[in-house]
Amino acid sequence: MTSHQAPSDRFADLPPLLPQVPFRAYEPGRSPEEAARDFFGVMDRRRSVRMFSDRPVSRETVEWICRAGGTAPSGAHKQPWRFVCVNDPALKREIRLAAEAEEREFYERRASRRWLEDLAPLGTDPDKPFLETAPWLIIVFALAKTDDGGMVYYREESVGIACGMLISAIHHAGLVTLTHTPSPMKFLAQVLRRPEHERPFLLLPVGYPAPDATVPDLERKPLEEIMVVNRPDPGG
Ligand code: IYR
Repeated sequence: MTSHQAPSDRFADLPPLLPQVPFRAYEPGRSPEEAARDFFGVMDRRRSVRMFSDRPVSRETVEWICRAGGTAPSGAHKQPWRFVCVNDPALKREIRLAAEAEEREFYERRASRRWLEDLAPLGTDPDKPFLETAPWLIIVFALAKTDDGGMVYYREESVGIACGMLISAIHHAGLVTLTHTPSPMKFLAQVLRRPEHERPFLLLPVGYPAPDATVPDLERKPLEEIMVVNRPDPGG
């Protein structure tokens, strides 16, 4: 079978292969070891920050960040994401009030004791002033269908990867964010008047950290705990 034939003759009328273009490899200009170590150095400085400055961030910055998020791989290249960027103070206030109402429900009723135990060291609570202080909120929506009603594949994986890339782009621009998941998040679709096929996925406030911002003194798992090479010996 040659590469331009469909993998199966079950459907004789499948669309043709896309035109192919040469791949232009990214050259970091140093060895992979150096480039990978440097990138770790940059990523290791990222922290989830809850205390924001109201210092403005240009729309152009947010546009580049969204373009970077939009480079994510996705199932069958369906790109099942929408990045709704909010900088209107009245709209941010509406989102804050609705999110805080959900969060109060969560902290006062819905959350299990175990969950509250796990959150207590992080000091989170139902007050979300950052939803108004941060100059921008990026609300990521996952598309249940493409805009023209087509199928989407691996939606959660695709949008999750795009969020990781958005977060990296925000950090790379010298800005901060945190992954905020008010739950349930349905209110975001209503407040932002999104169409039925868009499902709220994640809320990322974007801005500069407050000058006196603090973060919890957390440790990250060492490499030995997160990386496995090959497999354990049998019976070992
Ligand atoms: N959504 C709530 C609770 C919360 C849950 C987890 I898991 C966190 O890592 C942090 C917070 C809130 O935003 O406060």
